[in-house]
Amino acid sequence: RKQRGCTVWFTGLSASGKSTIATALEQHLLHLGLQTYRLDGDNVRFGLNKDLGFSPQDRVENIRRIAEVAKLFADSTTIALTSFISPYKADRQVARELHADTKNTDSPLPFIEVYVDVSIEEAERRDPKGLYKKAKAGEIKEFTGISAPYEAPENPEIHIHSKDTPVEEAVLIITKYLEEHGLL
Ligand code: GGZ
Repeated sequence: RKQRGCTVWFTGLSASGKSTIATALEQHLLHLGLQTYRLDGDNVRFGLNKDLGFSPQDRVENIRRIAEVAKLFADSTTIALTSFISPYKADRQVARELHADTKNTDSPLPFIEVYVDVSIEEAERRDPKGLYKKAKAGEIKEFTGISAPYEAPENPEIHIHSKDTPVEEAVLIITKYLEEHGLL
């Protein structure tokens, strides 16, 4: 198989299912013999970005660094998967433009925005880590969807309603998109 690098950029609320889908997609791509790398809170917020919190300025910088790193992976012909809330439209646009910018790469790198859409009610109902409950009790400040904004994408390449889309189906939707765009 030939592969070009690209970045699949997941965005959505906490508990939307981003990481679950990204992890399943990673497994699927690995089984196809493709090179892929997943960036998420567990390997980025505890390392490269351990100096950053959740203030608006810190989230901007979090996303900027992640976009730069994803771009380097994509430039190495890896399929980079990023799974961060990335709540601000402007920051996702910055990530997109960075991939299009050829100042430090040979050619533009494809950027595929995947909106993992879930209602705030459903996210609160899931609440796998009890964070929404804490946020509502005021124990976590500036929590996305409760006391900090989430700006939904208007024109994502892929829009997944996670409540009625099984994980395996989401994986197939994204894989099909990548195939149809010559990225696998
Ligand atoms: C949102 C927070 C917050 C606040 C801690 N707001 O469900 P999780 O736990 O595992 O995913 C959330 C994660 C969000 O980090 P990101 O790097 O994706 O955010 S952003 O893109 O906005 O920079 C949640 C946890 O960190 N978490 N505090 N205040 N999520």
